Amino acid sequence: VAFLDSSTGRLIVRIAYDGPPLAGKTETLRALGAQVASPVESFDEAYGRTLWFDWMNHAGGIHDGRPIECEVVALPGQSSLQARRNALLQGTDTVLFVADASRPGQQPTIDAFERLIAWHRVQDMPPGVVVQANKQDVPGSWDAQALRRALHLHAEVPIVESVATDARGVRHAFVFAVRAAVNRAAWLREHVGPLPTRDGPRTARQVLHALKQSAVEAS
Ligand SMILES: Nc1nc2c(ncn2[C@@H]2O[C@H](COP(=O)(O)OP(=O)(O)OP(=O)(O)O)[C@@H](O)[C@H]2O)c(=O)[nH]1
Ligand SMILES: [Mg+2]
Repeated sequence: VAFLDSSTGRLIVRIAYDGPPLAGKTETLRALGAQVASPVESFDEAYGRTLWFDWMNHAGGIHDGRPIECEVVALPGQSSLQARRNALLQGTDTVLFVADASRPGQQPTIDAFERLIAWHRVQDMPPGVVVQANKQDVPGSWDAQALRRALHLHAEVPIVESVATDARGVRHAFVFAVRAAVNRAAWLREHVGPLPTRDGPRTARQVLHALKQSAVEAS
């Protein structure tokens, strides 16, 4: 959920990249980080697969006179890591779903989206959703329209075609995600009450620590 930074008054929002395994979530966040000149941290990668998460703190944009501070996280896609994914999804303002539009990625994309929607449905205040149709460079990939049909997306869900390995479409999708997060914050302020405050955005280390702590408690 969106926060206000108690010392600076900045609006803090959280954006999470979700999607099937190997869809290009890490690649997307790294391409975005390079474009906006914010460092990306990755934790415990094994054979190129994310085991914990990738993280970026990024200051960008103004809403209602307040600078916006984004916490951006890329989730691990492997199905065995569901508990970590759910823990990282808590408090998210926008989920940016990275679909693998290439042929071999299509069924995993449908499965991962169903998984996300099942989670989304039971949230009190569900985050916004933006979709990235990744791997457009691979012949035979679904374009945005085909993906929209396959996922039964509502017309209001933004969908952006991308090639993460060329940084194409990545920033465009992120802008939609920030906009959705900010709209949600405005909606919460209007319908729920003043936004909670917090002492600055979270850092990657803090999130990793909390995540490892909750894993210990759960076991
Ligand atoms: N052709 C093509 N390959 C891509 C694209 N995006 C990512 N890849 C490749 O797909 C593979 C997986 O990318 P990652 O970013 O590691 O995938 P991920 O979604 O983070 O995977 P997990 O962390 O295991 O969930 C890598 O070999 C990338 O280079 C793309 O747009 N086009
Ligand atoms: Mg990854």
